[in-house]
Amino acid sequence: MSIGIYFVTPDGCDDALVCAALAGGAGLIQLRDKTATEAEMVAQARRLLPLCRAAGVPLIVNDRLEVALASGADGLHMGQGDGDPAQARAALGPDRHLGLSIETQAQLAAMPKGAISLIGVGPVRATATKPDHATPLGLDGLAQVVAHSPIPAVAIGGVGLADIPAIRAAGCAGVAVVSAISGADDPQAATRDLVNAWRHA
Ligand code: TZP
Ligand code: MG
Repeated sequence: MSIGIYFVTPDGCDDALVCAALAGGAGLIQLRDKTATEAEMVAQARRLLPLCRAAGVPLIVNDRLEVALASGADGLHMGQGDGDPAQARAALGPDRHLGLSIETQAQLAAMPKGAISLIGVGPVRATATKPDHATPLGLDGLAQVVAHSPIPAVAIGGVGLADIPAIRAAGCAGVAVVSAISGADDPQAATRDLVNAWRHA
């Protein structure tokens, strides 16, 4: 499985930012918004889905299984505190993506076998985007977790262009970013630069 650049939306993301990430070549989009209501997230996911489908890119929803189900999104990403992955898998069916955040080797060992299709490993570095993040793994810690993963992994947390060679060398299927795209003056160009770096790493 190759994902390449995985764009995770910032709170209050407008649709144009997702369009820019798609136009730049992102391979996966996660709608993540800690401030939106459930109804707002369902509406946004329904608006974004046809755009993502036209680009051939899956759209998954952070945290909220009800939003993923009501919108018909392509999957869900869960944190460690977001409920039982086996129950989410049963609700999503066998074909949709189910991601899980992994912060330690112990969490990887405890992951329910069969339910999860992708793990997000991190944070690699401290990041202001997620104020309550776990202890950063660093690139070496990332590589150690990924080496033990039976399923595809993406790196997340404080990562950008310069980290891509090490993240690819660690065996990751992609790199998940918020601010490297959302904080760029030109998000489409920033995505394209990340995609090119990934391809050539
Ligand atoms: N999970 C772990 S770190 C993080 C999430 C959602 C935030 C990543 O944001 P950024 O801006 O790419 O550091
Ligand atoms: Mg969560």
